[in-house]
Amino acid sequence: MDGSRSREIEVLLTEDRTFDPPQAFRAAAHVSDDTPYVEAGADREAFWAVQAEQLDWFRRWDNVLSWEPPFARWFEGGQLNVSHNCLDRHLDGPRADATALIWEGEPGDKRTYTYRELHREVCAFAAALKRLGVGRGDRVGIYLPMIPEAAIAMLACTRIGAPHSVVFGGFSAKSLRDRMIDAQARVLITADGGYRRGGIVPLKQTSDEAVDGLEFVDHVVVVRREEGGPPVDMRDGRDHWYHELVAEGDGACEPEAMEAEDILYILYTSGTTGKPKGIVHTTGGYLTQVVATTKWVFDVKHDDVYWCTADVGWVTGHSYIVYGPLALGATIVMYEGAPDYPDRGRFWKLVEDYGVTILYTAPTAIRAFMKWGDEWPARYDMSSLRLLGTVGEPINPEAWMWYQEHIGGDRCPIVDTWWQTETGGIMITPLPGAVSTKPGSATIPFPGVEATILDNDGQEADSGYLAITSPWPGMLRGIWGDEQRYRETYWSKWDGVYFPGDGARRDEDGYYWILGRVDDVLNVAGHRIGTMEVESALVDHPAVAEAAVVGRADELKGQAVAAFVSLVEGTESSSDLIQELRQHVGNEIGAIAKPADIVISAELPKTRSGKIMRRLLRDVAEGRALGDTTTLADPAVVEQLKAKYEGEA
Ligand code: 7RM
Repeated sequence: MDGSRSREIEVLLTEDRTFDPPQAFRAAAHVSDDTPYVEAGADREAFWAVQAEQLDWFRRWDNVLSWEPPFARWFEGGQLNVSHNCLDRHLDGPRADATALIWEGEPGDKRTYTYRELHREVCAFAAALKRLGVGRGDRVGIYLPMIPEAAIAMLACTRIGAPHSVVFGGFSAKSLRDRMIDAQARVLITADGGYRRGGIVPLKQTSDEAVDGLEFVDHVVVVRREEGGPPVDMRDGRDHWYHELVAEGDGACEPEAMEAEDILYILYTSGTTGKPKGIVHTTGGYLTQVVATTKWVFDVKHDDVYWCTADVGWVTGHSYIVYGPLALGATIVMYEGAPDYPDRGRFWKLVEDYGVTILYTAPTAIRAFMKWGDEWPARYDMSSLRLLGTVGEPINPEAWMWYQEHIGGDRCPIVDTWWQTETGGIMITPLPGAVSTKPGSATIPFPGVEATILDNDGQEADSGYLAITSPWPGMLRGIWGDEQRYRETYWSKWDGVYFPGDGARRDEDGYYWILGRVDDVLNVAGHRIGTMEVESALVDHPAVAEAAVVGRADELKGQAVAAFVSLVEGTESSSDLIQELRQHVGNEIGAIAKPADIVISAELPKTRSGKIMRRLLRDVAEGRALGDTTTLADPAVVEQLKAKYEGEA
């Protein structure tokens, strides 16, 4: 176990603060006692069937679950449409003219949509996609900034049964290209640009590079972020302006009746190999879990103004910006830009301006706010807030306490929600009106979710690996095009039990404390980055002979990328080259993967059989005494590296 991990555990073992649900919150909450836990415990499938009944089905399912490990089918025989559930079904009631979406761009431009308006826009775009020849089962890439059209495009795809594959706008042309190829997407939806810290991100330009020469890409749809935006090259026959497409036709589009197990979307996420995995989610089970968790974890009611600060390029944006909250008829807030633009009070100004009642963000953001100082939130009226959430990485108790006091005014419960791209929805979390919280613990599994902690042999333990012991409705149905990898990655550690890749501890109250990844996946500022992906990007540079990438603890981002590189014969190390390598990783993957430290060394520490010893590199990167070096071919190599790292760091 590495040093930072054991320090974390020490902190957790001494954490004995407990916070009961505030009385006022509990009194009005959807769930205020343990009834759902009892019901789900008595009959898990019946419990999930009751949850599924909250959705609008065109045809009821015949069978709740069929489970042939590792393949689950939920609600088979049932037919539904996600956009119908998120939009149409609100139109005959009081929600029709209620605000569905409040959007603010980074420069301060604003747009709002009622449910009726959002429905109209989604139908018009869905019809336009159909006219372009997109039909059931066709994959559509989405590469957009955080603008309303991102949600509209996703919903339009679901309306016509075309699985979307959203790619985070910060990813590089090469990352986008790899995903378009893997998904064989026929259409890409992008924008001329988006705003970030005052600058324009030229998404269309990056898209052109990404799809260059891909003959299966028939159409590129371009949203104009605003009039007078960045100039773009529109290629005849392939490229279309979004606003021109939606203006054609009568804008009507009936929702497709999709089978419960039809694919809803593919979302790529990093794993332990160089190639990201296309996580496949289907329709009925996914929406069931996302709606059940949104309703109970965030205690969403119609008069709430709900703001999840994630990007729609991540699973959090899929489940908890778009699908869950809209299916419940809530009012969602979407913000395009950075939290420190034009100043460090931007988030709190948004909370005040729109009367946000529920805020869901990441520990890395909370730690940044803490560092920026208490005065920023103190300047704004945030009394509208009633519930706070966190997701993406373990939250340190200090950040949790700060969040509670300075953002929540010591009045709002905090829900620390553990889940993954693969789980589709929240898995371990408090229900804020029913479960007491402890700073740093995601508390207990959601009703109907069965988890435990296992060791390598599959024996239950207090501390070891988190394990999910029975299928859940939102679970991934596979990795796109790679069944073998699906079996190996998630289902081969133990028999019929899901392995999420996280270490965890369970305390005497049965509370889970998630300790972080136990594989070669880093979590940098809540973003998953595979060390192998960064290594492949580095060795792809002509000056690099070998590269080893490890994570080191970082106060703000949780982890930072540290790279150790040896150069090809005859290449000289220089600070320019280091800059170039960092930029190269940015070009290959995206800015989020750029190494914080790059150390160039004549050799990397290897065993006599030639394996790079990453464990020792982690010791170097975290400034610890080196662990056992006796298996090294040449122990002097790592000693020199350590001296060099400490000299440069
Ligand atoms: C939703 C999301 C998944 C990985 C997961 C964990 C880590 C997420 C928490 C957390 C501790 C949490 N999807 N993680 N939530 N660790 N406490 N509440 O983040 O696929 O991008 O990442 O994130 O390591 O395996 S993800």
